[in-house]
Amino acid sequence: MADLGTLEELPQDYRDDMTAAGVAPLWPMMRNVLPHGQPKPVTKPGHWAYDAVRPLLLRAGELTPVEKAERRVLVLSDPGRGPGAMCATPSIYLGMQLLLPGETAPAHVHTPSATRIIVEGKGGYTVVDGEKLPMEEGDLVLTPGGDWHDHGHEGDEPVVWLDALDLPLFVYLEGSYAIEGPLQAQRNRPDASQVEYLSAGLVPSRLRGAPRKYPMTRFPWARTEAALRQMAAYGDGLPELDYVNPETGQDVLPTMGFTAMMIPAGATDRPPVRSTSAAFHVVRGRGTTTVNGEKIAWGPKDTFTAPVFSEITHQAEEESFLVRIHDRPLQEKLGYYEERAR
Ligand code: GTQ
Repeated sequence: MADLGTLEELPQDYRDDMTAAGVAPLWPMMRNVLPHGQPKPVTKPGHWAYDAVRPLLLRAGELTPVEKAERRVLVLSDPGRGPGAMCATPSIYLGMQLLLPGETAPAHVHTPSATRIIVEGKGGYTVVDGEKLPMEEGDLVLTPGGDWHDHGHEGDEPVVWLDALDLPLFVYLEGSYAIEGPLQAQRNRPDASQVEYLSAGLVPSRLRGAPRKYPMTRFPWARTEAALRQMAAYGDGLPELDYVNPETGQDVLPTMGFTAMMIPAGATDRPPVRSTSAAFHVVRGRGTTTVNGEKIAWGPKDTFTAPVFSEITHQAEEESFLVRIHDRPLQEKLGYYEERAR
């Protein structure tokens, strides 16, 4: 391997002249941007125990009215980037959002896509482009970029959900912005998961050729869990299900992918090394995961992350259901998604 040298080796007057001209030599910096063999992530594995985050979130409920906050969210900051980091991995932003009974979070639309996994509480809902989506524990709810959305709460206990957005990409691209508007009129019908897309393999005939871009924006957890259980009972290996657009079979969003996982009590999952970064949300269960040798002991409703190209091993103590949030759709579009055997 070539010795690329250091900046300090170059004469000071030359370095000063380069700085004045607004140029920099590539060769001393080359390995920072093109390391050998695989990336050198800044991102570090993170673990947010729900027991630790929940009281802080409830305190935010006392301190800050939703009208003032617009979105009452605690951001899960990547430990590798430190306190205040607005991302959990380079491509994935995570936040825990609280809505109290009777509250509404105002309508807005933004360029990044947002998604929610419901963590606790009954009676919450999101309105996405006029469609009212009830939020039940474990549900995946999509707010694709460009779709108006507001949140409401008809129940009598706090509602908490995990937000996952591709916000970091949009911030990097200087493409992130939002527009505010009035609360939306709600169509008087159940969401598409209860009507047109009630059953896998069946899609509405009248829409052939002209489906909505994001036809189904709520994926009820009860169905996901039922399907995982049937696969565990009759399939080979550990069951995993990808969330897809029922019209196209493609990932539900352009950059973010979602995979539901079931790990039976006592089972170990040792996936290949993947080029993706990932966040894992524990819908139910308890176990440990090692990420590059670092041990994370997780319980129900916890969230943890793994950098790109991590060696990940999950071990379930109890029957466990996790949702993996990842950036495979983005990497496939860019043409570099990769898996390596261990
Ligand atoms: O609920 O629309 O965590 O716009 C960050 C930005 C949630 C939301 C976040 C948002 C939202």
